[in-house]
Amino acid sequence: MENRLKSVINKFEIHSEFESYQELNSGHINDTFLIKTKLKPQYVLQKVNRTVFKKPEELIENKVWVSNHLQDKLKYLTQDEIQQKVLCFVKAKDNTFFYEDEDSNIWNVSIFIENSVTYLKAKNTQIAFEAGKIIGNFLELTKDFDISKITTILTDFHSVTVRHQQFKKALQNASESKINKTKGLIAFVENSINEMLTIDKAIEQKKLPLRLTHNDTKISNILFSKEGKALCLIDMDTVMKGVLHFDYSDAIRALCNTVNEDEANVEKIEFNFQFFESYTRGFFQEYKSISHEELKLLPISIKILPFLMGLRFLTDYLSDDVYFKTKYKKHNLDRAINQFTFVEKISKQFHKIEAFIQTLK
Ligand code: GN1
Ligand code: MG
Repeated sequence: MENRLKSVINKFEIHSEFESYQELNSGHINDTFLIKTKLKPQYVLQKVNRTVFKKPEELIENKVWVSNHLQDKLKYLTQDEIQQKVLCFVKAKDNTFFYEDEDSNIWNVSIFIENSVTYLKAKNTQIAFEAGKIIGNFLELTKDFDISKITTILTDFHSVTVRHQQFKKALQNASESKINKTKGLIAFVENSINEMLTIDKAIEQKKLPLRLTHNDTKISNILFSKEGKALCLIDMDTVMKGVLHFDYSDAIRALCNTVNEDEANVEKIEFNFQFFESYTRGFFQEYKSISHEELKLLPISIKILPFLMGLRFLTDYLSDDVYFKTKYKKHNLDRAINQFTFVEKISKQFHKIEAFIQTLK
């Protein structure tokens, strides 16, 4: 492995020599490595999963565009400061931003942000507030991003309609024992689906503006300083066109769940209202231009994003785990149960959530 990674990293314009590597096990899809070099900076090398991403070149093009846009917005800062706040990509020696190896794998490299830490869960309200700020700031800085040049690399990524169709198809092909095991979850999906289509319908009716969205704002995609300040939103793999709710609420999905998204003991799952308040305050400290219609659908979107994730995990479980990386047999099932339980916990506090969002007007 070491020789392979060394050979790949040398296809890029790096400033120093390969020393060692460490696998970063954070994502469910791609393979990512920290490449340590003799001199700073160090690099993050990513192999794109081609089964999931059919257009890897476009994926990389998208993220370089967004990175350039952010760098441009921050050009009053020094290069070093920019590299602490924005994921900056490294050119390959052939002047593109990717390298295709002999096995048709596509690789890309970004500059590693030093002295940063990540969390799977928010530690306290300050971390939640900071997470809100960085996501609000990302959306603020990209609100004038020209989305016409963005390639949709995963169609209908956040479409509940399409995820529901995929789920029904998986059900048709699933084994009897899996169907029996998931009866309660299937009923939950069917009982909730109408409400969960609210954002889809609003998009269809053109009530919500399409803009650039990150589409994977979970807390583990935020780098924090050791002092607890949010530095940078990473993982630009799914930047696409979307609505602000996707990013605002996907973060809540991870941030306000008292446990990790695959915790099997559902008794431990609660919606942390304090973290929700702090996160939302941080978000709106940075993001100032929400429309009346967008604000109206903010509370319901807090339920929709974990529902959608639960549906995707359940679909993958029924399809014998073809999409997400899993560590054990029922991993996707545990994830689905976890997400649906979280939706129920949100429902219990829904009036309080709505009332708090009303105060933001
Ligand atoms: C996947 O691979 P990773 O962990 O960055 C998924 C996201 C989910 C996330 C759940 C391309 O992201 O949509 O929110 O898992 N990415 C893709 O943890 O499907
Ligand atoms: Mg991701």
